[in-house]
Amino acid sequence: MTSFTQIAPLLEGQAIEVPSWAYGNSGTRFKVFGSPGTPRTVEEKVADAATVHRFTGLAPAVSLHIPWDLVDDYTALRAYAGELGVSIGTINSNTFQDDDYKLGALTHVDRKVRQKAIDHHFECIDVMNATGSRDLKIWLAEGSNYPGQGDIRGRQDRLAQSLQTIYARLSDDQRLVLEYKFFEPAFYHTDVPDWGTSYTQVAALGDRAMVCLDTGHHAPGTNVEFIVAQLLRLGKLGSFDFNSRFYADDDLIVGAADPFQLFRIIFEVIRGGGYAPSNPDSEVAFMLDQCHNIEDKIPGQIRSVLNVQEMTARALLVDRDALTAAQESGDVLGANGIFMDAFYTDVRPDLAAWRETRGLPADPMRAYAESGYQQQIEADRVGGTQAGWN
Ligand code: AOS
Ligand code: ZN
Repeated sequence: MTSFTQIAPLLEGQAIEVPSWAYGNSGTRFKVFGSPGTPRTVEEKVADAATVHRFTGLAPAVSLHIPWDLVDDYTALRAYAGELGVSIGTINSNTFQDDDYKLGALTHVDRKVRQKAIDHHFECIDVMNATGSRDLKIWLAEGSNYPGQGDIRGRQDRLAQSLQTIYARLSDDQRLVLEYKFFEPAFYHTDVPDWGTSYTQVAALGDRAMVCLDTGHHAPGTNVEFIVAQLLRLGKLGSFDFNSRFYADDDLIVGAADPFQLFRIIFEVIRGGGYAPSNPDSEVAFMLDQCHNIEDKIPGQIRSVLNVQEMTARALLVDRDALTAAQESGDVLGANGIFMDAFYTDVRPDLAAWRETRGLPADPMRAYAESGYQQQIEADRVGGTQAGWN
């Protein structure tokens, strides 16, 4: 098997974007629990994201959500993030919290409503121009609840037109990533339910339009790594929203419920040239899309990026030459054994030692717990309105 020393250089430069909303209060449809120390401002969210990076070296960018992260001066926010050692990453639009969008936004039958949703995306692009963000991420809550309720074909046509107008506004170094989700909040049909629909829509736009794969947005049992392989093969995998699901779109800590699935996904990313440290041409963005409803948010994010790093190290350990030889000679169980040997390798002691050589804490979870940061924010962030979903 490949050794840790051989793969260590490829861990260098791994970058996972963290979402601003992970630091705010969140919950289920039933209850949002507040917690001490929750940010009241966008700056406080950025400070928490920068803390995750300081303890792990893995999270150099924070992804924002408009309008949850509206500020007057994005140039100043960009500078503030820079002072804390992070940059502003992907900008996420929101077409799911306005009364006008009850029956759709980019797909709505009313041209005025569609234009309002397009204008919102123009506003997001203005933000990107100020923050230096590369990616505009679009997730649409659109669809219908009852057969016959909407013209599902007409909605696709309107979506294509709206996306084209938004795409035309991007500059040459910006990208549009279109996320798919198989159901929810619409339950009968969803306008972008699967990778095929997202692919079809972005392929019609151009080279700078790509698919965003949220790991939680598939039916149970879906072979997600196959979708990864397929999109990379087509040159259309733009980004990941990493999280973990158990029943639906649970937005839990990535790698928590099924670390083996995360390993298989990352193996295909590396195999397909989507892992930047081993392929500098890759532009696949690794992002988290998570909420921490009952656990502390900053440790939740630290655990998440460490899980991704851990499964990346294990996936890099797969002896690819031996695997190919076994595959080509039809050695079914031999190939499976090579794959599993890497998965079952506990890389945690090696990673801890490696972190120390990089000036990082061997155990970022413990270092954070002992740092006093949590106590400090709980003492300082009193009064004001805690950040949340709106
Ligand atoms: C929603 O289900 C999606 O996963 C999104 O990526 C959404 O944009 C994100 O949760 C923040 O709005
Ligand atoms: Zn997502």
